[in-house]
Amino acid sequence: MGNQLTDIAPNTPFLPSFQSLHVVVIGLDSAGKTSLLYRLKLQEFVEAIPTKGFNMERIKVNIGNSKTTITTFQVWDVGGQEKLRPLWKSYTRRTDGLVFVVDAAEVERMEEAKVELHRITRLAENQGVPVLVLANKQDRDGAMPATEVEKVLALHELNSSTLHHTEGCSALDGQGLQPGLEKLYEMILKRKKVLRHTKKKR
Ligand code: G3D
Repeated sequence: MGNQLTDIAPNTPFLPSFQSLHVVVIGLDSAGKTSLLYRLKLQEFVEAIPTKGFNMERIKVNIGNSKTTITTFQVWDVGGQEKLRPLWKSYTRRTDGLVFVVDAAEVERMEEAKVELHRITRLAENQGVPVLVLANKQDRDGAMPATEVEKVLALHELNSSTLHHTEGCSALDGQGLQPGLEKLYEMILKRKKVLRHTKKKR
């Protein structure tokens, strides 16, 4: 995956139905972040060059009643990236949603993933940002199902204002990706509504 903003569909009509969202995709190295992004962008499985630090892609996805939604996906490796953390902070300031990718077949790294997930969602700038956990590599033998991943990552311990959802998926065949994104979209809309409502009240 390249480091540039790439091909917004050339015929994208900039009409009122156009929406632009900024989603940050995070997870430990090798969780499958880059592969999932390629799957979304190209509708195929591509042997990915692992994320080094961060990558950014702008992709047209049809979510929410097929409205055109241009989503900027920013991909970050977490864990062992101390030098990049200050950068990550400045890039995630206007995040609409967080996608946390885990390798559901790598049970031994779940604790590490849990620590990172909770650390990131606790950051002041991420307070209340909806979280979609993608339990990736469901095609692999022994992959933990979404319900199990949700428990192991202790998602119930997230701040009560943080909407979250866990979906099993596979970058290999694309299963689970669309339903996961639909859910994220729903949560983003819900949060925007709540924020608008609180603003009006002030
Ligand atoms: P990252 O961007 O999170 O670091 P990558 O992870 O997208 O580079 O993926 C890491 C490895 O997992 C890659 O294999 C990739 O092909 C594989 N992978 C990603 N998603 C899936 C999946 O859903 N199913 C299976 N079976 N493999 C997946 P290599 O061998 O190149 O390390």
